[in-house]
Order: sequence, then structure tokens, then C-alpha cells
Amino acid sequence: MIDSLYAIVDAEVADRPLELTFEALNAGCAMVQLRAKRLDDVAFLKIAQRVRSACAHADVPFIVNDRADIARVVRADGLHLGQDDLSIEDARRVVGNMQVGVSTHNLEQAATADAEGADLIAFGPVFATKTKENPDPVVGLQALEEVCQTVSRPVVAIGGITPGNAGKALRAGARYVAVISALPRFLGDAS
Ligand code: TZP
Ligand code: MG
Repeated sequence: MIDSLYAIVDAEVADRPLELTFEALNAGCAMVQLRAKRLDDVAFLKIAQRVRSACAHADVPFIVNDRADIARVVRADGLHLGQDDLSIEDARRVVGNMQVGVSTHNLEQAATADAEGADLIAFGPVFATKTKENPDPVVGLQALEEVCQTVSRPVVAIGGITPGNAGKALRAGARYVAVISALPRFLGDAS
């Protein structure tokens, strides 16, 4: 399961984001995304440089959420976009050939992201989540399965994923499970 873990380190959720990054890398996670909705540019860049370097040492892809400019500056492996962010086409003008993932919340959005050339399609919230502000409605496992069968790119299940339900998302066809709040639990830390 750990090789399907897409660790999202949210600098505003994690007490010590860098330590959490090292723990996720040591555990053998598949990817690390850095997310910070409210940090200013200087603070985001500083932490992005550190996480970038840790991921490079571990040879694990490093993805930046939202910020094409920062992804380019730190030479991230990927950029992750939401529905209200830059289009894939515009983002590629900034980041070039970098892997681009897109968050989607229904089948139509997932099919559009696929057609527009997303490398990775995140779909959710699969389960209820308290992490995201104003989350879209819970999509559930059946919709996840439908998306996995429809799109051509690997799917990342996101939203309320825990060690207890991650297997269900993977069995529905997701290639990865993306986790924010339950990340310490995947890493064997009860906190
Ligand atoms: N997109 C859909 S749900 C979500 C995002 C960013 C939050 C997932 O956080 P958690 O804590 O793993 O439920
Ligand atoms: Mg976004």
C-alpha cells in the first residue's frame, strides 16, 4: 500500500512539514506534494526548496500544488492544478514539460482533464473530509470506479482516505491514494 501513497504535505496542517516529508520518504511513499494555501511567496519558496531537495535525495517525485511559478523555480517534477487554477495549457507555458495533475470532482471534469492532457487525474472527495475548505460533495467509490474505467491516465483517489479505507479506493481502480490529515497514521504515528 505504501507504494501507492501520494503524500500531501500541507504546510498549514502539518506541525512540522519537513519532518513529515522525511517520514513519508523514509516509509517509501510514491510521491510528495507540497500544499500551502496561505503562505506568502517567500515562505512557500523556502519550504518548497527544502522538500524538493529531500525528494531528490530519495528519488521520489516532488509535486507543487497550485503554484506554477514556484514549481518552475524549484524544478519540481510536477504541478498539481485545481478546477479554479491555470488551465493545463497555460500552466505548461510556465512549467514546460513537467508532469501536470488535475483535481476533478465529477466524471465530466475527469474526462475533460484527460482530454486536455493531464498526466494524473485526482478524483474526490471519495470520502468525507474536513481538510478542504468548501469541499465538493463526496463522490463515493462507485463514481471513483467509473472514472478509473473512463480515463486513460492514472487516477489518484483523494478525500478522507485513511489506512482503513485506502484499500477500497485502490480496488476501485485508483493507482494512488492521496492523503493529508491521515498521513501520520499511514506512517505508523498515532498522533
Ligand atoms: N481535494 C479533494 S479532498 C481534499 C483535496 C485537496 C482534501 C483531502 O484531505 P484529507 O485530509 O486526506 O481528507
Ligand atoms: Mg489549487
